[in-house]
Amino acid sequence: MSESDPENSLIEKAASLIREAGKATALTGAGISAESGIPTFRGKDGLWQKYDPEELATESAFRQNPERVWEWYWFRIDLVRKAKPNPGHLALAEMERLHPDFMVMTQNVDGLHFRAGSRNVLEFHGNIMRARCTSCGRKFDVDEIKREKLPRCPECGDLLRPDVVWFGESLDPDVLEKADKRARETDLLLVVGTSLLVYPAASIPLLAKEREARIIEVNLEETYISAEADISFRNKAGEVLPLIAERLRRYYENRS
Ligand code: BJW
Ligand code: ZN
Repeated sequence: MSESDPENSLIEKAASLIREAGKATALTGAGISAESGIPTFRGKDGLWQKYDPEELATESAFRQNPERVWEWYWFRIDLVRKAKPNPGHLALAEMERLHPDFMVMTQNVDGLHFRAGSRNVLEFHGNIMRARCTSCGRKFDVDEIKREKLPRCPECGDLLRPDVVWFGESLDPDVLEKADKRARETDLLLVVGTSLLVYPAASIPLLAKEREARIIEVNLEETYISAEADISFRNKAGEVLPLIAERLRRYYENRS
């Protein structure tokens, strides 16, 4: 991990790659929300150092011990409620306002991109602030349901589950189709704070590469795409993204 400031020339280059792109897309992961106080999944401060993901983020774990799974989710729902979007989220929202065709694809379930003002957002893995009935499929805002060890559907009384995508479950086909299309069309991919270990999200950079999209990465650690990226920042998202957004803003201001 580098503690040094990102080089000015690289910020400049990143901003020009984004503004030259007809379509620009950010793919984000848990790292972008780390600076909002939401722990990442993997790595040294990862959530899952304390909790085994295989025991919690699968349907079979939920069937075996739904109380334990809900306990973990209630704990995380509280974290998300308290969290605020950080400068990294805000910078991506600003990029969307400045750029004619900017989109965020996120693996995060915390909704912080929306709260930061991004509107063109595709959520891969659902949203932790929603619950879904295991029988009738109806969805509820978690604020609409009773906070119980085993929350029940207000409509049919059956067991609710978090409206997120667990290992071994398929993503929403509509989300998958949109993501696939966008990845194949985008001219630039900004990969932020994801270990790129979980599929199908992890294949987005490969799809983008197929059509020779430019790649900018922001991550404290190397990932499989680092070596192939046009620029790879080893810095915090909340430090680098605002600098890029500011450079973009100046460009668009000078142009008008
Ligand atoms: C910073 C920073 C700072 C820190 N600034 N950076 C193909 C090959 C192999 C396996 C599969 C495959 N296709 C499917 C699979 C199986 C599986 C999978 O990928 N397994 C892998 C582990 C190998 N995938 C699935 O099951 C998916 N379903 C599917 O494909 O269905 C069809 C199918 C089913 C069965 C078999 C085959 C096909 C579903 C995946 C669902 C993932 N769900 C979770 C939980 C969501 C709900 C919840 O939150 O509770 O999603 S798992 C977890 O990982 C969560 C995340 O969205 C996801 C990705 O994690 P992310 O965001 O990358 O976080 P970290 O922690 O890994 O990384 C953080 C990064 O940030 C690090 O790199 C840091 O350095 C960096 N960082 N601070 C910048 N300030
Ligand atoms: Zn129901």
